[in-house]
Amino acid sequence: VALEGKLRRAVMNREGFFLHYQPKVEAGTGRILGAEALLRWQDGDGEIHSPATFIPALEQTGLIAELGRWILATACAQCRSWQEAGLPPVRMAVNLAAPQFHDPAMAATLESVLAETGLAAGDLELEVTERMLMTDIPGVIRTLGQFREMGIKLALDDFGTGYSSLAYLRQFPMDCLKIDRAFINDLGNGGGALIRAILGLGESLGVETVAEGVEEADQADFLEHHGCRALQGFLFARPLTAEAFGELLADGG
Ligand code: G
Ligand code: G
Ligand code: MN
Ligand code: NA
Repeated sequence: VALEGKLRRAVMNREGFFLHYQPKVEAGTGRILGAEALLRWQDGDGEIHSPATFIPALEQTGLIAELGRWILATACAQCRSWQEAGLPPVRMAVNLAAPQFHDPAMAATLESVLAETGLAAGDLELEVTERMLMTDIPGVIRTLGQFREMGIKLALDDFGTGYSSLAYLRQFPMDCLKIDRAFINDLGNGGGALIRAILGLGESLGVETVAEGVEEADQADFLEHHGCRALQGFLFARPLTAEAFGELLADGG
């Protein structure tokens, strides 16, 4: 309850929220392909909270719509400003919360954020989880199609951890599967077969694959060898401030 009160005030005043950016790199070359925007909140006492702890509260109180727009606008503006600085182009990925995804006004929000910031739709990627897609499937397919028609890229986050039905997967218009880090973690314990299966699935669906939570060189080698296109994880970089990310881009990755 104490957290909720602090949060409400923070959202209303847009206080203490900031974004970190974690690189997604091309397997093999290490070239930076994209950034994932990751929300942080520092409360009045200076404590920094993970979104895992406060996003649920924002969802329950309806505050997520307002903060969600700020997240989108901030991430898109940041991506545009790296472009304007002449840095190598990267795609900006933003995580959507379930109520944002299901918000009928979301398409309009996306249109206005892109128009405001001047970012091309193709430079924005939305990360959604399987769980969000499992209610009202026809509506979900329409929504995904609508975003995609705008030119926005779509990624299925935490892939393999939800109850994704393979039958539906084929109907969801997706550009990218993000293999959950639990699978990467398990690589040392014989988890390689599952990863190969997911990479094969991506290939037959004609979608890109990104591995999350890559922490060791052996994992990166395995993933590259089996055709994973992009890698994300502490091996390459932690989530960085916008400034640090820009410096990394300027150094060529
Ligand atoms: O950033 P990491 O440190 O701890 O993120 C924890 C969880 O919070 C992850 O599941 C991540 O997808 C989610 N998350 C991070 N940033 C955002 C955001 O801007 N919006 C939403 N909805 N979830 C986010
Ligand atoms: O659910 P989502 O994939 O959006 O969550 C991203 C979360 O993963 C962020 O909290 C980020 O800090 C975390 N993360 C990124 N790279 C690594 C990694 O290599 N290892 C671990 N354990 N977590 C990571
Ligand atoms: Mn994500
Ligand atoms: Na994930």
